[in-house]
Amino acid sequence: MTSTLETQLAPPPGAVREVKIAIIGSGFAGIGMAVALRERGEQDFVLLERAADVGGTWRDNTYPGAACDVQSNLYSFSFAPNPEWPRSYSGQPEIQAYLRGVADRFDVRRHCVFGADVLDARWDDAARRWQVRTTAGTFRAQVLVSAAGALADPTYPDIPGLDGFEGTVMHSARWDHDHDLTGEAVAVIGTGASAIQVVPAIQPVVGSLAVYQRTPAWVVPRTDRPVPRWRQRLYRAVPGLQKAIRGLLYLVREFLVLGMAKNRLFLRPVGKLARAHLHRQVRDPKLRKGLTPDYTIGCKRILISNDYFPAVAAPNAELVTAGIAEVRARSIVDRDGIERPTGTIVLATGFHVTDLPIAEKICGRDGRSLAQVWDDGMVTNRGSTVAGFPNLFLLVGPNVGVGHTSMVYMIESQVAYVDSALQAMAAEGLETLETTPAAQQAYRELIARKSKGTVWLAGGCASWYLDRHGHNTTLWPDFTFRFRRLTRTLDRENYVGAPARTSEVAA
Ligand code: N01
Repeated sequence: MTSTLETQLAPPPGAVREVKIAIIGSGFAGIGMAVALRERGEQDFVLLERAADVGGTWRDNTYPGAACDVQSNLYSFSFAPNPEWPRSYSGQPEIQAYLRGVADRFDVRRHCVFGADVLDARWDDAARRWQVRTTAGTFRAQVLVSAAGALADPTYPDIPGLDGFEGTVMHSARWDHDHDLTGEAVAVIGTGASAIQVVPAIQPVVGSLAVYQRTPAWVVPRTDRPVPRWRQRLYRAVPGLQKAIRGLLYLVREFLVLGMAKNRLFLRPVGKLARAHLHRQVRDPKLRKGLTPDYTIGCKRILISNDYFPAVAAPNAELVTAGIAEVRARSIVDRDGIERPTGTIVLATGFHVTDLPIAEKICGRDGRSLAQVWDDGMVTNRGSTVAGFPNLFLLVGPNVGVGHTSMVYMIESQVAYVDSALQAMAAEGLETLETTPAAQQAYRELIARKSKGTVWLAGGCASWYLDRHGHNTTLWPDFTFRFRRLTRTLDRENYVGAPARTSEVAA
């Protein structure tokens, strides 16, 4: 729904709206950036949001069982603690409600243009402005911040016959809640973080469930508990306590980096925990074997669940490891030639992460898109800026991802960096700011050096953490406090700027 205020933000048909800063997306990153701007009095910005509400991936992923696998006390903004979290790991509805609440509390919505899907964004070097065409009109912005996220656009697998399937097909990130799965023959394709939440949520209601697994995941127990009322009251009365618990959770999770990025011996206890979990929950040796990964734990995202294995082991469920040969009008045939009647196919097949669709839409000084410039690998300075793309800032850009801890920590680090850049522009009276190719190359080498020997490269698995050249372009390969240190303030020496020709500068 679009309010009168939001309607005013969109330019009238044919007109172009001038704005100082345009932010693409209103998920955690977009909202975090907007709050930082508002907190220091900046009002001249818009959030271009293709949907009708804030929330990003937490608005879109409404599949049954959708929840966060990082504790809410950590997976939330440091500036907006929530004493009311109902569970230690909250579900999608609670996280979405939290994000909407933060947007309201910090008055972010007045900057949102809903229904504004970015068609393209081009740097006009003569005007020193970004020309951003959206489905809600065209904007001209001095600064463009892409907070479009890496889990925004679902991947649809290229499986023979899928197009001709006559039943229902839905991606986990685009759940059709009008479709009742009760008693149906359902196939779930994929066994990643989304699938292991969907499977136990739907298994009790479906008639039969076939889980098509290409690669098994390492799964560890989930220590999820309801948060009692007395503790919520205590958090309200003593905010420092919740902050201390947040700090503790952060530290414990950071220990995983030791094993993932420094020395894999530290991962052994985690591997043992995962094996014991599987042994405890799955008695059938054949099924257990099918669910046992052959790569080092941590190479793919470590999943947490107490009900995934029991759901796969349930009498109405079946794990299919043979691979899919083809999809027919009403069935799926596996590579062993077994045909299973199927009414609904759930694609839990992930997102475009290493081939971000937004990268095709943002074109820099020489007219080439980020996707073209990144053809042989995504390169940036600090995951945030790209040479040849003045006044463009990326949030949740390349090598900013984390699998072991809260993405919100990384987002807040990057927001501080971008804000520091904007303040430097204002202080120096610069109209443009652009990182140098040398800084970008140095950062690429730093990432390559840090990634060498990590479990993601040497753990013996294929994952979307790596691009098609086998380079880690997704994850930050070190302790996250090191990323924060690197992004605390702008590394001004790695940037060139042009002074303002007019009085208009980012303030
Ligand atoms: O996607 P994925 P996801 N035929 O890409 C399989 C976040 N998240 O939506 O491993 C058959 O991880 C693929 O198989 P393989 C989190 O960051 C967070 O589950 O490539 N199978 C894999 O099993 C997560 O990492 C939470 O061999 C095919 C699966 O599909 C990210 O979202 C909760 C296939 C895709 O797994 C993505 O997770 C949920 C094909 N053609 C998600 N193509 C939190 O709690 C792909 N697969 C915070």
